[in-house]
Amino acid sequence: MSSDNPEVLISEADIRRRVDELAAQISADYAGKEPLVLIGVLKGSFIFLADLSRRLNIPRTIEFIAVSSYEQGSVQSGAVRLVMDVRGNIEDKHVLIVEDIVDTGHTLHYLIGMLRSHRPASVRTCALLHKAERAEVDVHIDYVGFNIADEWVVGYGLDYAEQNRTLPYIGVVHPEN
Ligand code: PRP
Ligand code: 7HP
Repeated sequence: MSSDNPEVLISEADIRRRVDELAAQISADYAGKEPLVLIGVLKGSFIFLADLSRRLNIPRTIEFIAVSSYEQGSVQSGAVRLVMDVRGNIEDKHVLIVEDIVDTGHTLHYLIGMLRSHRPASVRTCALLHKAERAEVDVHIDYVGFNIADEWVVGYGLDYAEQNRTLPYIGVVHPEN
């Protein structure tokens, strides 16, 4: 399948409905617990964060963080390196990490530990997609959009080799090894 036209896994309408549900749940859970800081993990979360954050009905601020995975040859080692930290002070604030996808779990596991060192009031996690069968570390996700199988997905922020991030739906590609 060409990456120009990935097959649809999750439609635009289904994403919209689920993001609405997540936003309602998060708004209810954090009511009276402000300030809430949404921390988007670059680059993949940028579209999900933009949509989710605009549908919350509680006060919130936005931060971004960037990480990079160490590779051994062409294989991911599981080690994660901080490329860009949050800009604002998150001490004593409620933090919600917003990820596009949790795959092996190494990135989110690292981020939870790293952000706790900033001494926030709380740290919770939200991922649009979760590939549970790929988990290599045990990491708790408080808000999950969709559980998906072990397939490479693109669109709505997610890429394969930087392609297809702006596709409006989640599609499947079959990268050649
Ligand atoms: C993706 C995704 C998560 C991470 C999940 O980022 O956005 O941050 O992989 O993988 P893991 O659970 O196996 O750690 P990627 O490194 O592809 O960077 P990008 O967001 O800039 O595309
Ligand atoms: C990272 C990632 N990025 C895009 N699509 C996937 O299926 C992915 N898994 N881990």
